[in-house]
Amino acid sequence: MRSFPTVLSRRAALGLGAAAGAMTALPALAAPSPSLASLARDKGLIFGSAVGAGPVGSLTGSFEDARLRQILKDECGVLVPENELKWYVIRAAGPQAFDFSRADRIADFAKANGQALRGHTLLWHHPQWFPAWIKTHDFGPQPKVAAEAMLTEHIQKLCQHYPQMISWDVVNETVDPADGSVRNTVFSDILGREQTLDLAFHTARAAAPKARLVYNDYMSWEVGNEKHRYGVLKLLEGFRKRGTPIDALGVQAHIGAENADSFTGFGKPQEQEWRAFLDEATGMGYDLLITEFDVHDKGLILDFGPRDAAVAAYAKGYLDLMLSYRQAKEVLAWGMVDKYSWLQNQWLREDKKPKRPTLYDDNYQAKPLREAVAAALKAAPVR
Ligand code: 9MR
Repeated sequence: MRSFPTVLSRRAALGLGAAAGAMTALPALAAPSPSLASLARDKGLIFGSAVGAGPVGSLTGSFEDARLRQILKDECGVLVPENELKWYVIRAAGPQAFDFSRADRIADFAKANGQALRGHTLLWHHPQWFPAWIKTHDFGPQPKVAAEAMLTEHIQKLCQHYPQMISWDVVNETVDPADGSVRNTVFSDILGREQTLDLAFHTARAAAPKARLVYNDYMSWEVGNEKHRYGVLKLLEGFRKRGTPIDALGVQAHIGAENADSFTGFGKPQEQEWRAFLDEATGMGYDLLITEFDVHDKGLILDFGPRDAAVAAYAKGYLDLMLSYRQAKEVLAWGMVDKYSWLQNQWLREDKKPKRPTLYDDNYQAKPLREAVAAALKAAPVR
């Protein structure tokens, strides 16, 4: 009996909690030092990652993994729930129900570790990403009033539930990359497209006055993104003309291979056009956030050495360019460990082998991509 408290205190001295998961011995973890969070902080930036809350249905299972949680703790100054704030998760059960339980797990973890939180997303303005019930929802005799009330309530509830958010992706991916037009949804069918988007930002500003408000999209620097970039600039210009309250453009930064089945290698970066795009956005007064960084290595050779080196070099060029803009304020990875990346589930490699798009490999070891991010943060001007 006497030895029991000794065991506990040793465990406590090692910083291990009493939770069942912590009883399992984990191999020594070697997150490099200084952390990415501190390298970013030195430059007036914040670094962090998205993470999924746990294995339910199609939702990413990464948060159950104690080693991943350790990496998040060691490296990140801010966390983003990967899917847990989306309409189809929060409002899965129907028009009246809000389920914050999954996102709360991540919020609680961030709070316990002194990390900030950022919100993704209040309005993924794309018909595919709403809960099924909304398609047949009866908006009644005054559909405008009802649709406005539903959208407003949604944004207010989420902002009030998470007053700690440092930034919110208020609207996500509403520009169609095929022609640069704005997508239609249940809401825009009733309220109008501009009206819907403006309503979202005005409501968010009132409900989250301290948060950075963001339009987030995946237009990228590779060839083939021209119409997408054009459409986003048109949208941003319209927001400014109408006085819609937006602080930043979220550049998702899913860089690398074109997201298509036939592709090999990396896409061809259009550096000059990309700078022109960023100049236009910052010229309108928008800050820039790198919101979903990863490198799609689908078409590269299997060997880890040259593959990881190519990924790191490609990323370093991109991040150096992005961080040369003092308007760039946040850097978010879309996942920290390869096996949990969304890219494992689509656009498979021809050899069906796993991809290596994130900063840490499946043994929780830092990869050259992690060093590229660290080097880019070190090289970035202070802002
Ligand atoms: O990584 C996310 C994946 O787990 C989800 O299944 C998917 C659909 O909700 O969304 C992924 O994240 C996307 C993000 O929300 C918006 N930009 C593109 C991201 C990758 O598809």
